[in-house]
Amino acid sequence: MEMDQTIIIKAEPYPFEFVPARCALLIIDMQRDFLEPGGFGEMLGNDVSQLRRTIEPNRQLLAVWRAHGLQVLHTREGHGPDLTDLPPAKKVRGRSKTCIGDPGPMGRILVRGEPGHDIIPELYPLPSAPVIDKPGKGDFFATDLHAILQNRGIEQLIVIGVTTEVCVNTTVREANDRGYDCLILEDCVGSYFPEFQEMGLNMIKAQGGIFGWVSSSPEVLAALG
Ligand code: C5J
Repeated sequence: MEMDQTIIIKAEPYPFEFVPARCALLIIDMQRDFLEPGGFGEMLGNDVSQLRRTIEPNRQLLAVWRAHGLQVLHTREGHGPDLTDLPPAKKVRGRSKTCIGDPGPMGRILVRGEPGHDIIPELYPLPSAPVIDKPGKGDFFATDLHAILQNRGIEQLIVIGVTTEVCVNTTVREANDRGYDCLILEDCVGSYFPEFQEMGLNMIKAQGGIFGWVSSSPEVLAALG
């Protein structure tokens, strides 16, 4: 299979056509604090198994994507150690006793350079892959992501990662408004809340794919061969 040829895969609301060479795999916020037992997510009372089920399909897809020499970008949500990029509204939101910047189970919570902020070992970036550090939920806000994608000739995105209704949905909406086609893989995105997983995907594919398409990693793997 030539990577500059159009591939068509089964998706909702209708088949997704893409040229792998012009499509990047965007892996959103697969960070230890969100996914690992004993991390910040679990400390807040969340069931991390809802996110951990995405690790193995993501790992398999990433391996095949890399083996074809295709483009991968990773993102991490977090803030600089001095927290100057942390809006006060974000810091106090939730009225939690422990908030962003405070000491947590894996270092200072959502602070760059701390163990919990880093990407899980199963999906660790290669030195050649861009890692976008972002202060917001959307990957395009206050980052170079759009410029990097434009400079690399990327027109389409396969979006995977966590969480479906927060950073994945926000990013897909931002990408859609910038002209990217987005395909979201349901087995490779996760939410702590099953009902938000379902509705988060429904909101993307409703109204003729108002924000993008939804499919699954086996469809992509079968198409890539
Ligand atoms: C959240 C994210 N849920 N990556 N972050 O706060 O979705």
